[in-house]
Amino acid sequence: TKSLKEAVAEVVPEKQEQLKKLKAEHADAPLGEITVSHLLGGMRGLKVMLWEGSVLDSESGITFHGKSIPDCQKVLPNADQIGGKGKEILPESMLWLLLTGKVPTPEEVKGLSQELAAKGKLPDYIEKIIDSLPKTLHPMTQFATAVAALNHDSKFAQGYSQGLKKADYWKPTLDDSIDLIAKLPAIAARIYYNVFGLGDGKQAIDSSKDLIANYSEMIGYGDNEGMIDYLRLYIAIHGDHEGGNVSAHTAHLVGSALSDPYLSYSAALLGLAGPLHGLANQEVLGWALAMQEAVGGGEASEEKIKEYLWSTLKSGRVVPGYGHAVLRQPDPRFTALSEFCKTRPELRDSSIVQLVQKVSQVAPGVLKEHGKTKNPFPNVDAASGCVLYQYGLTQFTYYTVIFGISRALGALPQLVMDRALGMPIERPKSMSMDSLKAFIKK
Ligand code: NMX
Ligand code: MLT
Repeated sequence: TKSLKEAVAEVVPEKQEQLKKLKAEHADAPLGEITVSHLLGGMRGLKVMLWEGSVLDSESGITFHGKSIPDCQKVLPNADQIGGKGKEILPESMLWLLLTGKVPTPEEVKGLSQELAAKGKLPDYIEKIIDSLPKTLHPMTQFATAVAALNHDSKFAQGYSQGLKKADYWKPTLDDSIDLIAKLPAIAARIYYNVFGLGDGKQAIDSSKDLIANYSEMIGYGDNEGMIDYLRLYIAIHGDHEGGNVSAHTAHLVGSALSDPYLSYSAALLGLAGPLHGLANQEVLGWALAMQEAVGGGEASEEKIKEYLWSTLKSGRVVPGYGHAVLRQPDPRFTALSEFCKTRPELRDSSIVQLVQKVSQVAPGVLKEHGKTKNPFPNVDAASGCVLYQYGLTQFTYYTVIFGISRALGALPQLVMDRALGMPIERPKSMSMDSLKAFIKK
């Protein structure tokens, strides 16, 4: 059985060769025209970044190394296959796929699970830092703080300062990345305990359990099979959404300055904490509960839901959980989480889950009539929070932290690839309005 590091070592030379060929044969091939609208419009659609783990198609949604979510559900090992209990994709399996492009065997996933368990305990100084933060500080700010502080022990930073060769940069980057992914659950659980007084506060790790079974135990859900498997699916499919989203792009940008994985991912978390990005899942729940109060739950009429949607739009707010910068169809991650709800009676019968599903039928029509958003369909955040809520995780300022455990699965493998491929510091050209005008006149 291969270790993940051995599997990555096999892939690196292939990727280096592929890049060399691409440069030699196609360096001058055009990838489209850049217009002033791109410069003013958040660079939407510009192909300016290499990202190996996943590609997002505006119609069919995300694929991870060419595999859709249903494909991944079929081929990636689940907990049942490694001696645990559960049918959903294990985040360890997704991490392996994202890093290597290969489907791991159950034995390889088991080995990775054990490696993560062995590295999951937090050093004392990190526990002290988290414990010193005010309970009122948003959990995402706490998360980013603790992740950044782990750079105290970065193997990459240490290696770099001791003159590590460029060809070897990817090795300690991978070590740091695995170490960080292993520790994210314990950081997240300690924040949960400190802020909400839930979980046992110990963040104990059982080496026979997978990453999310351990995390669930830490936050007080160790006996809840439905929640554990939901968290596995949630964390696996939020892992990567190609490179241009704010969190992934931030990790790549900060990493391009050769900041280590802890610093790069801490920055990514701060981007994820914005309401138009990851914080939308917190926003959705607050909004959906207010709607439930105003119009009723699963039994609410279409008319009442429409009225509520219009009141949100007329007050100048966005409908959280709807729209997307790239997608032009319902998000397949939304579909996967909705399908999960159908498999479990406790979710099928939930008033808030039913309301969220009903809104997803009604909102596209209202948003089309409103006429602003380019995509009137639900994104993943429309569905993710109501399930947590139904399982009793009602503290919605915590929801984006769970997204934050997940995004590392995609952002950190790309950082490893960036180092293996010797990607340069990212430094696009900016322009002032005056210089733009002068340039256009030329
Ligand atoms: N409700 C109301 N208006 C919207 C919505 C929405 N859900 N989505 C977009 N619009 C508006 C948008 O504000 C913009 O208005 P204006 O011209 O006045 O600035 C207009 O429609 C055109 O925006 P788009 O080009 O369709 O969207 P853009 O690519 O700029 O932004 C989002 C994408 C996702 C930021 C945007 O759709 C949004 O704000 N959605 C709600 C928040 C959300 O669900 N975010 C989660 C994204 C997924 N994630 O996990 O990160
Ligand atoms: C994501 O998962 O990062 C979001 O859907 C946002 C995006 O892709 O732009």
